[in-house]
Amino acid sequence: LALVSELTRLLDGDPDAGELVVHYQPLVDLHTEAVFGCEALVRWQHPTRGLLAPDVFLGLAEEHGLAARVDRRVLDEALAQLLRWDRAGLPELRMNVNLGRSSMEHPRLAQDVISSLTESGVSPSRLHVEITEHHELRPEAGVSALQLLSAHGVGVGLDDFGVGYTSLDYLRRYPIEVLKLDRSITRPLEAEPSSPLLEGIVGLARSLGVSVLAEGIETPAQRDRLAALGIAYGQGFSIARPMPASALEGFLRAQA
Ligand code: G
Ligand code: G
Ligand code: MN
Ligand code: NA
Repeated sequence: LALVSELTRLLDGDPDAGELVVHYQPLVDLHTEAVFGCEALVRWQHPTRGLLAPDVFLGLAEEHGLAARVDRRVLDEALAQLLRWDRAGLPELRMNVNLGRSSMEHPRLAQDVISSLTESGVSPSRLHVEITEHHELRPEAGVSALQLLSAHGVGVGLDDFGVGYTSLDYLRRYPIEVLKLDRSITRPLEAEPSSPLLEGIVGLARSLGVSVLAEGIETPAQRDRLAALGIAYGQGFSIARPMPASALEGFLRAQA
């Protein structure tokens, strides 16, 4: 449990001390290939264990009541980063941040996110929050918070769509604007001559008035296939991996 006490110390300490770092993965328009935003993904630059992936510590953080504080730390850093990119003259990007189960159950979720936006001065419409299905999430958790955030202009995306069982219920419950298709749904695509499941999801999204972002695009052929199916947005290793802020800036300048 050394990691837990170290994480507690980090969260109690100065955010600029920098062991919790945020990497950014570009989000692109699949038809024009233009980058319109990025997803903030936390890592822990641990002094002895190296760069730790979120899977290594977010579960522990969740168990020990620290996960909402990690999400908040990432949100604040990601908004600060948007402003740094603005000042550096990059095109205005959108920022997607993930909200875990603890954040969804946090009684001040909406107020905290709105405070972060107000303190940073970032326009709410440049922020999207990604929520994921959790078996243990109480059905009412986060509903009014997300409605309030949505009314403020913050976008809400449903992450990992297609791997759970009640995602359809989440579509009814939350003010979802974007379906993020899990890579388990987009991956088999290349090998298959037709894609009734994806066509069905695209139709569902259309009738609900939500847009679709395909995750886990690992080949150009897969990207073309998804675009041909009418999927507007994408993210994946064949476009760009998650990278430090400085690398994303280089990536964007190279594209321009
Ligand atoms: O970046 P990577 O693919 O290793 O992320 C693994 C998982 O960790 C993904 O499911 C991602 O959504 C989650 N994750 C990454 N950053 C954050 C974060 O800041 N908050 C939460 N709640 N989850 C995150
Ligand atoms: O669950 P969520 O969608 O937040 O997870 C994002 C995670 O997916 C990140 O940790 C990122 O590293 C990973 N990821 C992004 N693109 C790809 C991809 O093309 N292939 C694979 N295998 N993982 C990806
Ligand atoms: Mn995500
Ligand atoms: Na996912």
